[in-house]
Amino acid sequence: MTNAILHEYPGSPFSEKIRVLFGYKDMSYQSVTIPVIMPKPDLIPLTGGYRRTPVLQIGANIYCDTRLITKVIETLQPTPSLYPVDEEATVNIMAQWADQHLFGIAVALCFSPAGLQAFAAAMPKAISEAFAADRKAMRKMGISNPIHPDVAHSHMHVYLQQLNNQLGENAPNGRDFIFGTEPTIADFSVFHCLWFVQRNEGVSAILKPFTAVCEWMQRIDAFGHGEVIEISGQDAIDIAISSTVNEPESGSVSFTGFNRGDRVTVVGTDLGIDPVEGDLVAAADDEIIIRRRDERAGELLVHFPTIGYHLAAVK
Ligand SMILES: N[C@@H](CCC(=O)N[C@@H](CS)C(=O)NCC(=O)O)C(=O)O
Repeated sequence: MTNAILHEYPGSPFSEKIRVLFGYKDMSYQSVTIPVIMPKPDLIPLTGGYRRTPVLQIGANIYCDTRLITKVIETLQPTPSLYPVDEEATVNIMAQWADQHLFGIAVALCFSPAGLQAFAAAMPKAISEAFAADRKAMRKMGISNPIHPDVAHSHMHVYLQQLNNQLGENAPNGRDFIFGTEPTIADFSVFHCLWFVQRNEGVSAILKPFTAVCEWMQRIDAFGHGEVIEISGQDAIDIAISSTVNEPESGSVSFTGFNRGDRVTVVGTDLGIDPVEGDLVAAADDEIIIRRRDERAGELLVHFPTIGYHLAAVK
């Protein structure tokens, strides 16, 4: 069993991206099931405010955002690799397109009248209302306007057609995965968006005509979820408090204009919610690290990707 702990919940598409990735890499991990809506009383002490799902914990290191989580998993288990060196820009940029744009299209479809009806029918009314209120509050600071369901439908159709033409044996350049014979990070990012659509009976029919896409989804599904052990939120906090914090000795902050030790906040650029405050340890390449202390969880290093986050001075 590795010492990786995934804070997640079953219906979360971004968690599914990480679960199938653990399956692909044949890895083991511990899992904490966190609440789907706020409050998240055993997660916030670890992150310092970041509420999104999933979060990866390794001892007293807390990794926010799947863009960074996937890179940490790649470091823990380098083979098979998700980031082919000769396609670094293309796989990363396609993954980012999927996590932001395609996911927005998938959400708009799943919360279109047909999607919402199927979603609400699967749970008691009070729960679906609490969910809707939580997500509305979360998005109130968002920078982008909601996508109209008709736009989501037409855009999804075009993207599925293009993927279908590129994937499978019958395609002119027939291939098993988006970039060839092996999956890359781009496959996992596109997959979780379509998985979200597939699970919603109100809208899943949009996938059916695209058989090469459906077969590609089955190939990824077949990776499974790796070997998982369930632990509680309190267990995860106990692990954090009993772990030593190992700050990188030469954390670079070169391109930021900040100095190591500066008091800073880190906040997501898409929703602009829940800034996390701490002392800057490093900000280099695609990773920001801050150090913070929590009464329950002790000394922690909280890590974010650079892309998608705003590092700012505390006034
Ligand atoms: N950029 C983030 C997005 C994560 C995200 O939006 N996750 C959804 C669930 S799949 C979420 O946080 N929903 C609100 C919540 O779980 O509280 C990532 O890649 O991890």
